[in-house]
Amino acid sequence: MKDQLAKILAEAKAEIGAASAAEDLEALRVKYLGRKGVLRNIMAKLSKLSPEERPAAGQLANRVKQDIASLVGERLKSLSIAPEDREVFDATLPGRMRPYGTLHPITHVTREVKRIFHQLGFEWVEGPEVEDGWHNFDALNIPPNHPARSETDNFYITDDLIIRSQTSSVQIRVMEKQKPPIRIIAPGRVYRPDTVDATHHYFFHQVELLMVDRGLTFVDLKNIITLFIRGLFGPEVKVRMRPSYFPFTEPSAETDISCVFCGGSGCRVCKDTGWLEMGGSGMVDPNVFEAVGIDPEVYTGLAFGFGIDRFAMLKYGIDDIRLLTENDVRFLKQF
Ligand code: 2NM
Repeated sequence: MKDQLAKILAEAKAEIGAASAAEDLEALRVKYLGRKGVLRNIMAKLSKLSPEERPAAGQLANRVKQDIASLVGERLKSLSIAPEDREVFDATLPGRMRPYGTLHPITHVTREVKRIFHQLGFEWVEGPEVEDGWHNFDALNIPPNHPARSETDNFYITDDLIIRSQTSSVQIRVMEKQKPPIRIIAPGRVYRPDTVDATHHYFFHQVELLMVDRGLTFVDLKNIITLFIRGLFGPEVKVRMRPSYFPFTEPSAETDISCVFCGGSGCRVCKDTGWLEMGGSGMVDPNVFEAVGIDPEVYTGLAFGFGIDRFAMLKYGIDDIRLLTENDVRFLKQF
């Protein structure tokens, strides 16, 4: 009976689909659903089935009946629409465009940075963008009246809350919780009230690295930076360190890389110096270790902070940092 019902439904479907006038549909309705119709005929046979088979067969028959009724109804509805308004499938029309999004260049570079450091055994960590004075300043050996804390260099929310000006606060949070050895990178957005121009913005992205262990030296710092920079820009790039000062590192260094455009011979991008400034680095100051409860007599640490926007601009040849935040799809689509 199941097969019979399926066959009836298939036939009905075909006939209803082929019907092109309301009268034809009415005739089909009578043929299948009428008092002497095909389905009545089947229903009458239900009584001959065993009591076990009957309920399922009855249900199926009812469903077929409903299906046919709605097929007739729908066909009738579609016939009442003028032929020129009926939806037709035109295989010659061009397909519908699906506008796919693309990853932002900052996202590309951040992923690449994470990948390189993952291979070197570093974990990446995140922390809050709203920070307190302790994590953004005090623990980093930046005392209360230090110029780095001034209101003109930071976005203060309250006297003791700012949106972070560096991701070093994330490193502090990790050192407070975790005993050495520590190998982490903290990529993320930072905020400073700079006037916006082609190379400055009031928010940008940093990746800071922190490694704490026994016996780490400045040589390890330069090696890690070199491995990283070569992973990002290729094996020919050279790294140079110049003496500098940061409250949270001692000794401290400015880090330059040989120009990725001219290879060091001098060009417009490196302003004929052959070098590009990458950011700061150094050996973690003992005062920072004291602040987070790590013994500076046992452990040494190395750290750096580089700009991800800068990496993206160099990698993709972007000459204006503002392009990274304007979200013009004509720009973004290129990555
Ligand atoms: C930089 C430059 C040099 C740095 C230091 C630390 C910490 F928490 F270990 F003290 N984190 N990041 C650091 C060192 C950051 O940014 C220009």
